[in-house]
Amino acid sequence: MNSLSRRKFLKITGATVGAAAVITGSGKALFKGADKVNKKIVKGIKKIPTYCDVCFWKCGAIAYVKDGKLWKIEGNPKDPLSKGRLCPRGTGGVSAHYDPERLNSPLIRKKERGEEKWVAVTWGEALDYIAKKMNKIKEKYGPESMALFSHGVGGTFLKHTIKAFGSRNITAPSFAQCRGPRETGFELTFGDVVGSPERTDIKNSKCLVLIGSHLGENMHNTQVQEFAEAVEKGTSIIVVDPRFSVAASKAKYYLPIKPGTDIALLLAWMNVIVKEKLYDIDYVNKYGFGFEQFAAEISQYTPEWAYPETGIEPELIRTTAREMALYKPATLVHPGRHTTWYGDDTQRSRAIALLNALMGSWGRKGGFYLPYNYSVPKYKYPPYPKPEHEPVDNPNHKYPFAEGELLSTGIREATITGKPYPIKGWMVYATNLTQSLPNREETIKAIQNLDLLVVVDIIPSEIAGWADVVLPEVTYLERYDELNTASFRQSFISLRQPVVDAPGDQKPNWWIAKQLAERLGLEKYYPWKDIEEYLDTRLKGAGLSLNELKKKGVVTGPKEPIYFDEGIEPEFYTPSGKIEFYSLQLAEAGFDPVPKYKRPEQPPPGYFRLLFGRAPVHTFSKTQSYPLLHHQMEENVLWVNTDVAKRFGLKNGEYIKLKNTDGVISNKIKVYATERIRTDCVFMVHGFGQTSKQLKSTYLRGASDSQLITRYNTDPIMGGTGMNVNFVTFEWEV
Ligand SMILES: Nc1nc2c(c(=O)[nH]1)N[C@H]1C(S)=C(S)[C@@H](COP(=O)(O)OP(=O)(O)OC[C@H]3O[C@@H](n4cnc5c(=O)[nH]c(N)nc54)[C@H](O)[C@@H]3O)O[C@H]1N2
Ligand SMILES: Nc1nc2c(c(=O)[nH]1)N[C@H]1C(S)=C(S)[C@@H](COP(=O)(O)OP(=O)(O)OC[C@H]3O[C@@H](n4cnc5c(=O)[nH]c(N)nc54)[C@H](O)[C@@H]3O)O[C@H]1N2
Ligand code: SF4
Ligand SMILES: [Mo]
Repeated sequence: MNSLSRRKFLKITGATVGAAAVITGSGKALFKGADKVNKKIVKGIKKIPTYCDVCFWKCGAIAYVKDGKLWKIEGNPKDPLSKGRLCPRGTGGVSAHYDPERLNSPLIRKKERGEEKWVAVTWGEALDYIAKKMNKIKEKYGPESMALFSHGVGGTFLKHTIKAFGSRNITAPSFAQCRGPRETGFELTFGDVVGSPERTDIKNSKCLVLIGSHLGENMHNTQVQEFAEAVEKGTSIIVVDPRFSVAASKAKYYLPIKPGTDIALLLAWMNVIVKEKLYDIDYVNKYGFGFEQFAAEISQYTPEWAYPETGIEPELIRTTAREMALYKPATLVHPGRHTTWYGDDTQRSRAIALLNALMGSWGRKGGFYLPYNYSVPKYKYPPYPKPEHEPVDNPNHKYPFAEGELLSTGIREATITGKPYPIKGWMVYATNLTQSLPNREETIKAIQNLDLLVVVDIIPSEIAGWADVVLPEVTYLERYDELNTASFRQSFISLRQPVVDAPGDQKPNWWIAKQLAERLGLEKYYPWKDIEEYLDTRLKGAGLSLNELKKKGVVTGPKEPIYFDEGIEPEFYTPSGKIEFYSLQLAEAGFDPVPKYKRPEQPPPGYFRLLFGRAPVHTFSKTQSYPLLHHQMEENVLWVNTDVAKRFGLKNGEYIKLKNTDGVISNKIKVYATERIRTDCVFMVHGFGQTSKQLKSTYLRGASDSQLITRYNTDPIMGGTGMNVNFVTFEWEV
């Protein structure tokens, strides 16, 4: 990135949390006077490449270590994801290692579940206890009654152990509470998913449309860097958001949409584009299926029709539709990532996919490129036992297009009802389920039905507070993990390796998974001695070695064509082999073959829709206690429109509580009165208001959106849980 765009990057980062920029750069904030020290110690500094885990983007990084002490971490310039820059969370992530509130030894519960009373035990005692309980569950109910919730690459080996044990009930809230509907919507349309990292060619887009996706607050590094480049070169940016986000502040057109009405806007945009023949006619003729039926269906959705639904003036709808068409095919209507909003999310994602199809942007420069990944042979293991039963998450294929990953709320439901068969054990790895699944009460109800709850975490998180056994993991800075071979513009492999020693009796996930497997009599699934041997074997299969990766951190493959225009033969893996403007698959399953709009439920008088999102310096509920990030943002605030604040007598900065329509009352949260949000909704950053008493730095700091999300709309097509459907009003403390 040149210096100018670097400045823009900081500006984007800093726009919501000014101080964020302080730690984006050199990590100076880490130790006072680091610069002075720098000159003296520069000689003895070891630079160790690894990849970041403060979120799941997996940026390549370089850790600076002196005398076994971690000093700072920066982006690895050779890494295609970070391009030498980490986001503020990645930079502040070093403090995960120094977090004084870390778990130090395995714990076994000694009082009621949720009371957070423990006895410290040895690893041998903890693992024996777990293995004994797991075998009991297997004997009584079958191996499938053991489920695993696991988020991120660190879960690789526990997944392996659970599969070897005989269960496929493995899930994460990063699908049916995150990008699941988007993947289904795009797959139904183009025959392929968007994937992660998203295959969005932001840096080459000439017109970028962001629907919700709040880049700049959502700090997925590569995307934010490319967004900064796009801003820099004057890309026309259109932002649709009920809240004037950081991205909106960079936009040419900002559309403050009424929440939940995006499908109406998308239909009206497509109506204008089709009526005025502004679409990529050659592309649609060549690759489209069912365009005539689609065009007939959307002819009713004029901008005048959409206006009362969305609150967006017809002329603005027309102007922005024409703006998009002007730059096609380099017009990228971003598919978003956290797309579980209202329960009609697959159809909204499909509408986004169809608008992109009209722009001809799939497979084109400035639209969606075709990604590559590095081929590294898998380690050869004996075959897993064949489970007797199908996974529990989606009985009778109620959600016919629930593909990809299992439905986490489906597993929770089976744990509560015992149907289609009981789930009696949960292993929970790196996911804070009381914060990340909607309706916390249901999660707790499910937990109360378990014979065993094991939580593997690095801090005493909320979910750990409910566990029978807590296993303390080392942080990502202290361990190896599976290789990162994610699909991207160019294939690459990156390595996570330990850069410092763990401070206490914590262990890495691979060790835990292997030890547990051995206690379960599954040692044949772990023929390797340790993870170094495992990684070296895999890398040798690709003509590389662990030693090479340890030095370089990242190896990239050749540059290959990534657009149709560079000679790639367009292929669409849909039933018709084409882009499905009209979806026969959906029609056959009883769904709308072309998306339709349904008006969302409106807040009752005096209530406001609760919206939520990200802050640049935190990841979900996991970083609030990391010292450096804690100091950047200790609590969240409640965005309330200035007029609403006036009407309700709310003062900027005063603490209030929120009450939802089910009578749930939140922790206290500071009012942030602003014109940057519509009058029918309020907004807070997710991840705060945590209730783990052992995590003193975060205990009841700010409010928790999760606590107020008692309701959710399940997407009938793929089972995702739309969570933007809760309404809140204000309560004053007495
Ligand atoms: N700093 C940071 N960055 C992150 C993460 C993190 O934890 N921290 N998490 C990462 C992950 S896994 C994900 S999934 C992404 C999520 O990030 P995104 O995919 O960008 O999430 P969204 O839900 O689209 O973003 C929330 C935005 O949508 C707006 N919004 C709410 N309702 C509506 C609506 O009805 N219509 C429209 N048009 N907009 C609406 C909100 O005002 C808010 O600005 O962020 C990623 N990046
Ligand atoms: N209400 C609400 N719910 C949401 C969202 C929202 O915005 N609001 N967002 C949704 C989205 S987009 C997603 S992707 C999911 C994310 O959902 P989760 O993955 O559950 O996210 P976190 O809350 O960050 O939980 C991560 C947990 O892993 C622990 N952890 C951190 N590092 C390590 C490690 O190295 N090893 C181990 N073993 N544990 C570690 C943390 O301490 C924390 O307890 O949530 C979804 N649910
Ligand atoms: S986006 Fe930030 S937190 Fe996520 S992996 Fe990259 S540097 Fe780390
Ligand atoms: Mo997500």
